[in-house]
Amino acid sequence: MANYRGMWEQLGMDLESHDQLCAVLPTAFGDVYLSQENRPEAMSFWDMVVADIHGIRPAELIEEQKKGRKVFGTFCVYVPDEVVIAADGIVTGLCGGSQFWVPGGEQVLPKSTCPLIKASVGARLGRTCPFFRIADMYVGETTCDGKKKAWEILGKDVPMYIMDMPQMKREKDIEKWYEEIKDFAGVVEKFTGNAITPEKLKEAIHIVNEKRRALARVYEARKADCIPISGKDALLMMQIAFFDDPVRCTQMADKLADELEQRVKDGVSVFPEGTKRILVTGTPMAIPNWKLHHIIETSGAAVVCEETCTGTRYFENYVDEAGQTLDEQYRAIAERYMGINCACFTPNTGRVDDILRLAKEYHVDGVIDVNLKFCCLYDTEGYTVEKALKDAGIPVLGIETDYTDADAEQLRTRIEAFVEMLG
Ligand code: BJ8
Repeated sequence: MANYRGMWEQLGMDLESHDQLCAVLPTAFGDVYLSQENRPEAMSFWDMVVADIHGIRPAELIEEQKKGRKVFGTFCVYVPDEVVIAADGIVTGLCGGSQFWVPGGEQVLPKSTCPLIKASVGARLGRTCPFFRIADMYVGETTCDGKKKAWEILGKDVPMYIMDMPQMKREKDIEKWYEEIKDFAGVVEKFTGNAITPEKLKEAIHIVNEKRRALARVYEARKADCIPISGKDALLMMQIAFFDDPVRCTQMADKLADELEQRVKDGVSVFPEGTKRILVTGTPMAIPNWKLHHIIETSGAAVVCEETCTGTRYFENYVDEAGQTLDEQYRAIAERYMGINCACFTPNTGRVDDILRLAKEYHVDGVIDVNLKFCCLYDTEGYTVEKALKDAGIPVLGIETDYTDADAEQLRTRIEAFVEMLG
């Protein structure tokens, strides 16, 4: 393993605290991931990335910055990567998924803020995440109230641009989102010093569509009766997709999909026959939040699909590649992104439709609706989601949790009882 200490020092990181973070990750990863049997061989790529998660990719980003490229840190799947890539910029996800960062966030945010936001702010202010140090500009959005206020705090520390999200999906809202994307493109052009041309945007749209197609192939294989990959492994691939170079991400996901498709043909499953199939829906799971998947998959069930932003919401639907002018292309981007169904919209009936559709496509036995503590949006929408599932005769379990292990045993008891009830 290379030594990245000098790099972290140059990034102005708090090395002592960072050492504490690095000390816990390998054990956590070993317990959750390496204890699994018969994992797809292609997962070795993601194991390698995790082993050096604060080294390999950050070093690559710094190399690209030396060539003059800019890195944009994002927190939401509504921010269109295509626009950044078209200006030769690089996108990296920044959402925090570790309890390690939460206390730092609580120093400036109310405790009753969702852990994803607290961890993200804590990672920046505590100087213990290289990605937060490297990003030249942060791109926020007006999705939930907690994030909106957190941007004001982060914006004092780093250049921050905020995209104004519509709250509804009427024609005029899509038009507004198209205008917002055009404004964002102007900011990106200015910040990178590179003009976005129709040719460059066409290429960027294709790159991101290809990534979506490859991720979707992995998910497609999970629909099979024999389950070729654990939910934990699929989640890991998705989490790292937010950080990786998009072209490499496509190659690796395609390689994994090849192996999974072969496994399906050969009837190779990572779970015993008859294992109950679970769809997880709700709030995103940023790396290294593997808590719920681990509990489910060590309680006699398998996660076969995630209707989350670290799941299907990230890759479903493509940007139409037919547009020839920037105007047509920005419109196509606006249309595709407005097809994502996040609880920050009202009404959000599309999400219920998605969940019912996915439950069928992935032949699930039950749904677990997970909410990150203090996420009012998904918590409230849980009522509608759970009612729709019950009406459709699909068993559902609602869960609220955070990044700590304090409730792990209680969750295990509830999930085991749910799985048993599935028959
Ligand atoms: S499109 S889910 S990535 S906003 S969990 S921070 S909503 S209080 S992350 Fe999200 Fe975009 Fe929506 Fe997806 Fe707020 Fe809720 Fe926390 Fe959340």
